[in-house]
Amino acid sequence: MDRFVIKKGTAKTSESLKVVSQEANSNRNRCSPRKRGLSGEGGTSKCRKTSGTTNTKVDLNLKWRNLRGESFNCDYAVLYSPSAARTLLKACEEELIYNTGDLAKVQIFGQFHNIPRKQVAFGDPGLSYRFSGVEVPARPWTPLMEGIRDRVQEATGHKFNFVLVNRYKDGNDHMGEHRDDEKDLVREAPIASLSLGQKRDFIFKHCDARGKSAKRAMDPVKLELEHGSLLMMNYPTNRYWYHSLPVRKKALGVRINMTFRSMVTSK
Ligand SMILES: O=C(O)CCC(=O)C(=O)O
Repeated sequence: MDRFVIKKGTAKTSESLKVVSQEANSNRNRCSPRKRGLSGEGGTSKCRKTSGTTNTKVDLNLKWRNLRGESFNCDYAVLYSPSAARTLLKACEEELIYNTGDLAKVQIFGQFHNIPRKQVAFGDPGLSYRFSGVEVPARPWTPLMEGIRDRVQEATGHKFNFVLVNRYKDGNDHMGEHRDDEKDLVREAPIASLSLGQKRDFIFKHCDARGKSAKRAMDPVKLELEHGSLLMMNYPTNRYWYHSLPVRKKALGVRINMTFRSMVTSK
């Protein structure tokens, strides 16, 4: 497997997680060819048709790999070629302005700490995301973020009304173990995670297999998220598996990650 690296662990259960299918060019609801947009690969769809949390899926000629295990269901594909991803990363570096002050903190055991990375969110009017004791409001979609969102929607057939952007300046910046299971998220909707820049390890741990008081021996699932890749975390992965982006001292480059989400709206 050249693009989807699963690092093996040692627990006896490791063989229970495997890539069970490789889907090439599998697309329902195919649309007619459309104008190429940002970076030659994004842009606004001419056939965008949405309802609820589903979106028309477009044939982008992607090779999806599905990884399945106990309560674990993820899909992975390279969404942007290296050069298109480089162009996007550059545009993000030029345009994105990250949150500061209280919006750049999290609350852990009642204490506020600066997050070890930079963060900003975009989304539909009025949306905000509450997690780790903070509330991050969505800024209005910009043409750059809309172009990326539309491509993610077309590639996945899902509609997303919010994106959390995290910027890791190098391998010292990181994200701790957590689940994205907040009530504000539509319960069974997937989360689409786009990675640009420095390749980093991404680690899943089952909730029963964490820490010293773990109830079971289960290997973590370790993925390498590559420049331009899209990881779909499908239901119920986020109910049972924690994920993290650990420190990697040898990772020198900038990485930007965007997690596209479906937030509950009052309508
Ligand atoms: O940067 C990453 O890949 C992790 C992002 C993440 O876990 C999150 O936004 O919840």
